[in-house]
Amino acid sequence: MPIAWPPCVRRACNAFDSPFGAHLRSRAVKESYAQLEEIYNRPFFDLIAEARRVHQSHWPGREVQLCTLLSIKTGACSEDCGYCSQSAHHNTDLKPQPLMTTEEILPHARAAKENGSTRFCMGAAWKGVRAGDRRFESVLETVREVSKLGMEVCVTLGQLDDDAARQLKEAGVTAYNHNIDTSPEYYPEIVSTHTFQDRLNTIGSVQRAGMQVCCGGILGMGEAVKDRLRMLEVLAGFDPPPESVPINCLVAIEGTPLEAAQPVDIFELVRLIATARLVLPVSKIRLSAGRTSLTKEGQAFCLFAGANSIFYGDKLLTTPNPGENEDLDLLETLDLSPLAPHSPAGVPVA
Ligand code: SAM
Ligand code: DTB
Ligand code: SF4
Repeated sequence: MPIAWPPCVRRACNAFDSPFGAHLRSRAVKESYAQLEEIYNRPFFDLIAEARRVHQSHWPGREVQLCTLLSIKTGACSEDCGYCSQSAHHNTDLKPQPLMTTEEILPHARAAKENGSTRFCMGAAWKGVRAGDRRFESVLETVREVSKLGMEVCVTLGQLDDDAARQLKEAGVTAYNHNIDTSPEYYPEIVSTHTFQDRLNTIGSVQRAGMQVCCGGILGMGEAVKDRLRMLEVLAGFDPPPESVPINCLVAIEGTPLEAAQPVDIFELVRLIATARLVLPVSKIRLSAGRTSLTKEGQAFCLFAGANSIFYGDKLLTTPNPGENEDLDLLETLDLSPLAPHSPAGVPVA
């Protein structure tokens, strides 16, 4: 599928500082994909040792960023994303909730800060937002208030245009989460109400507005390894690379088309994280949804191979996440510590 890259999403044609930026020429696409495949298929211990080496050179500390999520508008979404509990197209048990007010949201943000999160991420189950809309104005007001707390402020509201993106940036949003979720080729198998290209267009607006891009995907939706690597190829082609890359394992939800999907093999997850670390050395890699199905040892492997952030708190948007004490115990066992607010360790060594 040809991708019409918005100019600032793609790397400039002559930017060959990384083999993964070279996908604009069809021959280079094959070469860079082939290199990703070569990396992914290295002997397991060679792969994770190399990923660890690269990780330590860019992220020399032992910090893991804790981020708290809050669903500020839940369910009844017009989109048909096959994995999602919040789509109105599926028959899930989820009870829709209207947009929370600023007053309702602020205590959650304050609690997140007190508990040690340095990033507060608000998610809304919308196809997208438009400047001028009453509900969008309310989100802007919330962002203005939350940003006074001094945490990174991330929102994920669906599609944006340049105008809406600019207003979010002005209100104090530091990062916008908008995942590509899988390869361009597999995306239409998962979603029919918008396209992969729509996702890239929104990411272009986010970049032009000067917000950081948080963009990643989901493993375990029936995709092939090739789709996972194509997804990384696209992410590694962003210019600049995404500030953060969430890697979610599908939480299979009853009533969605993917309810019977098989769990992701832990070694495939670790390989993918290690490969992501090698091709996206300065991005924060967030070990995201699905951690309740991973063992402590499995998570430790992911953190060794390059993950340096987790969602913290016992709920993601609508699904469970490990408890806070469980996560703090795990970090302590591994001699890791939560990233402190405004710590230089939160910025990669170039
Ligand atoms: N509506 C917005 C959008 O689509 O970007 C924001 C919310 S959406 C829930 C954010 C991301 O959560 C999705 O792109 C997907 O990567 C992840 N996600 C949603 N449901 C999931 C599930 N059941 N398992 C794993 N990840 C999931
Ligand atoms: C992301 O990639 N994962 C987070 C965040 N970005 C918004 C959301 C995970 C949601 C998991 C399913 C749920 O809780 O509804
Ligand atoms: Fe809606 Fe986002 Fe869920 Fe898709 S992933 S159904 S756009 S909330």
